[in-house]
Amino acid sequence: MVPAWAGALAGLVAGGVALGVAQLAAGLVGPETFPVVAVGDVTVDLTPAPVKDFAIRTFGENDKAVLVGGVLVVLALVAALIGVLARRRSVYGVAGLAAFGVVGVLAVLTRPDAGVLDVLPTVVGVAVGAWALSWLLRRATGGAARAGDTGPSDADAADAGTVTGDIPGDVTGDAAERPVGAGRSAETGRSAEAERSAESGRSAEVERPAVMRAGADLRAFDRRKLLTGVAGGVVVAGAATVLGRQLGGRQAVDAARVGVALPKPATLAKPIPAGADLRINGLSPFITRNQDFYRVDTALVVPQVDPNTWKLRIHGLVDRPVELTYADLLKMPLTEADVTLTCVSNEVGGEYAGNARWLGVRMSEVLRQAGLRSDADMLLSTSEDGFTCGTPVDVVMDGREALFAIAMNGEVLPVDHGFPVRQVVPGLYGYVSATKWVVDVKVTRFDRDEAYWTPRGWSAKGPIKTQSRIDVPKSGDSLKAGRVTIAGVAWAQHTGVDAVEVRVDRQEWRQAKLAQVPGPDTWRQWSIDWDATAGQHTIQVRATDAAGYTQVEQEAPPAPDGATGWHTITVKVA
Ligand SMILES: Nc1nc2c(c(=O)[nH]1)N[C@H]1C(S)=C(S)[C@@H](COP(=O)(O)O)O[C@H]1N2
Ligand SMILES: [Mo]
Repeated sequence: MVPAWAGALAGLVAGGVALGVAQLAAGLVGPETFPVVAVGDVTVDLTPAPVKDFAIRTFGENDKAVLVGGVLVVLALVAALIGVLARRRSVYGVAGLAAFGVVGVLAVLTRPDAGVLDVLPTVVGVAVGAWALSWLLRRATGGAARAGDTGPSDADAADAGTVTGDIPGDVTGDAAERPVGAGRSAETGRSAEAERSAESGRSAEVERPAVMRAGADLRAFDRRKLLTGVAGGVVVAGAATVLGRQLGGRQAVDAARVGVALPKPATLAKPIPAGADLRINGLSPFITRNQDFYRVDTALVVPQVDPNTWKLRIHGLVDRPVELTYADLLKMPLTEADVTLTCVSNEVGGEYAGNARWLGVRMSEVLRQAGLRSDADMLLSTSEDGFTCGTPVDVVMDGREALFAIAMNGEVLPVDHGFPVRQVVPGLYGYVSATKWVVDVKVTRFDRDEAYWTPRGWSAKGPIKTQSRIDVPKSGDSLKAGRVTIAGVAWAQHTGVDAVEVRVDRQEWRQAKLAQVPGPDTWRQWSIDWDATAGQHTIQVRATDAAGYTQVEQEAPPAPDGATGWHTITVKVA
């Protein structure tokens, strides 16, 4: 017979597995279908008002946590009890878990707009939990009895003796019974002993009589197999819980995101001229669709930020620290702006650039409200996941459309691109300006603070370098001789692109035709026709910005402050 503690442990772990699996399923079906939450919700609904008031008074904001904690404690006690009972007859365990399941299902079904699918997490959780319990108890009662467990090395009776004092209340934990050679003393060396006995089941032989004295036939009890099973169960329960919470958090944030109604902008973007998009096959469209927009960040798991609890704190070198909620932000005058973002790690000719219409609150407006101090020269912004950008104050305050952005191309900011709020600053690389999931802005100084990438070998300041790229043809393309359109984009954010030149086989530079642009903050399409002749050809591009700077041939790698050089492709013409 398995000792009571072992049954309780198996019950607890099986309960954990049940909840983990339920959590995982709830992550897919909907967080509110997690039975613990559903039972908690029912409890809240059934609680008389005076008790509720008492709870809120006593626990304040933690009232939900206390409630869920209470439900979990009750569940743990009942699960342990089920485990103890199931040692005698496994049907007790199944019945106990089924009772659990019924309570969970009823709780879920009483929720508003509950569907049949919503009981799935509870049902699957209970089923897997019941299986886990019987599996653990089967292991505990000596795999020796089972066909698969053969050979003298198997734990069988010998290991039964290793039921030691490691676990409180164990009946065999009698130091005097141990052979001296096992090195055990009541005060010390327990873990050393445990390791040793795990290696040699021999010491157990000596202990068996003590076990027998406990009055039960413990030859069938296999502590080691139970504990390895328990360890496995704990891992499964933990992993399922973490994964389920991840998925569930994602769902909750997705739901909140879908529920956001974007206010009308107070300041509209300048109209995009009809000639901004040359509509050439293979050429990047003037506006990059959200799903095509490059994504660069350090987040292994995309932060899931609930807009209802999101806050933006502005503090540091300001007269009046400010704290804004998402609702506060949506009530402020919103500015719409077309801005091309670029990543400093973009290689010449690379894909880390995209142009979108952003909607947001001007950062300068918020900073003025806070009372920016004159000695400040850096905004150290921090994201929900701890990433930081250091942005020059003068750039943000010089009148350009630097935004705390809430929307991208008419859509609430996608989670990947920083929902609920990110920064967008025309003219600066993303790593010094474009903090996604931003939650904190410390007004400070470059000589006092450092942002994420600075100690990693990147420049503290990152103005975007004027660049141009050939989108079509692609390098390595095989073309037919005759008229070929070469086209691409060029950018010099907040300065503007004034000219793009193309040359073939290092001959003379020719002026490309420039598309129209609404302003200096976006990239600019260009195109040029070329009479392709048979053979292998090299095509190069360079841009000149409105400040009169022409891209240099000199190649520099992206680190520390952006690549330079001319985008060069080769094509074959037949
Ligand atoms: N929280 C956070 N924000 C971040 C980053 C990051 O790693 N974490 N990377 C920055 C960099 S390097 C760039 S280029 C832009 C990219 O923005 P996107 O992913 O929306 O294109 O985000 C910036 N904002
Ligand atoms: Mo970047």
